[in-house]
Amino acid sequence: MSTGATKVNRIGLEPQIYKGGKTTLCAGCGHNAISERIIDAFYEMGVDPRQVIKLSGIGCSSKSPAYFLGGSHGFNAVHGRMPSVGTGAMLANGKLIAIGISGDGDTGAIGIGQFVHLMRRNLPIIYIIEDNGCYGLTKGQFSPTADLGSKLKNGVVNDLPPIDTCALAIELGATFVARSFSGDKKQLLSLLKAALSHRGTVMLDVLSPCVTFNDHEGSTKSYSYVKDHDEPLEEISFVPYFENISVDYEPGSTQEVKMHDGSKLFLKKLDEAYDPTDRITALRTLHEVARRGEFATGLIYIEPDREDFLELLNLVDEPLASLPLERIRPPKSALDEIMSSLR
Ligand SMILES: Cc1ncc(C[n+]2csc(CCOP(=O)(O)OP(=O)(O)O)c2C)c(N)n1
Ligand code: SF4
Ligand SMILES: [Mg+2]
Repeated sequence: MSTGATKVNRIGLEPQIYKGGKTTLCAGCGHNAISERIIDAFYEMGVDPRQVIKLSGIGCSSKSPAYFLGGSHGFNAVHGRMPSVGTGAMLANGKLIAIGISGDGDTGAIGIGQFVHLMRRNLPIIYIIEDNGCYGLTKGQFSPTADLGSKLKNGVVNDLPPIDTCALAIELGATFVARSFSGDKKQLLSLLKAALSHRGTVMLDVLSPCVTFNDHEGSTKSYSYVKDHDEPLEEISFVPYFENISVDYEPGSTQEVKMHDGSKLFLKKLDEAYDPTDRITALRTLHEVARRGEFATGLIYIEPDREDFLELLNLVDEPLASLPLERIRPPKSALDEIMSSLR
């Protein structure tokens, strides 16, 4: 019997508040499934949408922030330039929770320079690449993550090697690097929840098939190819700091990773030797799995305790954006002092 009570999360908000506008992407597009998981993760973690800023570049993927968290702040930036806009936003108000949605073209082609420096800085942001191996919005040309030998619908073969955004991110110093598949609800949800607990940059590459331009035989980013070649590294259980749950596990086969906010990740390893806190193991595994034509998914690398970019800059606690002018503008006497020191 229904009690008539409305379902709410731990901060008293209804699921509806976490939704966005109706999607205009193609039916079955992987990007829509990712938006749904983002809605679930933010609801279940009890994040206040008014505290969130959604950022993106240009592409079908970059349109998707319109389809989740309708009440959040948002900025749809220029193609490939979301990292610098996000950096500015977080410097102005470090109390925000930033989520950036990019595409494999937006990140790997025009935005690669910005991506490289974002990964080095450990800015607090969840950076998601909705990776379909093509430029969906401009009708399916190969992107820099397209695999060598992958075929377009018209038979054209990609003869350039791919950029592995996860390997690149690890190499550059990123502190949370993961790969998932839009069709794997459970894994993606756990990773998104863990992402909300991470201190610094989360780089989450989600294989997200473009059902209109890149879902045919011969494509290595089609739904069926990815499903058949997905090689999860571990089974992930995430226990947030606000839930008092104990997890039983056999020592040796499950690794516990403590996040900065006290949340815990329990990683039941499918490959005994895999340790996501070891950068060299992570890089070697990515290469080995890719050489077999498979995709390693799950938490690939984590460094939970590194200082983030805002801490490194030693900013005041209050958001710069809300400080009065007299606190952000040096007084005339300070300027006079600088000028006289230069004489
Ligand atoms: C400066 C600039 N150059 C090129 C374009 C054309 N353009 C729009 S979206 C896009 C690529 C989108 O691919 P991706 O980031 O992978 O997103 P998807 O549509 O596949 O989700 C390109 C090249 C543009 N909008 N602006
Ligand atoms: S063109 Fe491809 S990437 Fe764009 S919305 Fe359609 S299925 Fe998604
Ligand atoms: Mg793309």
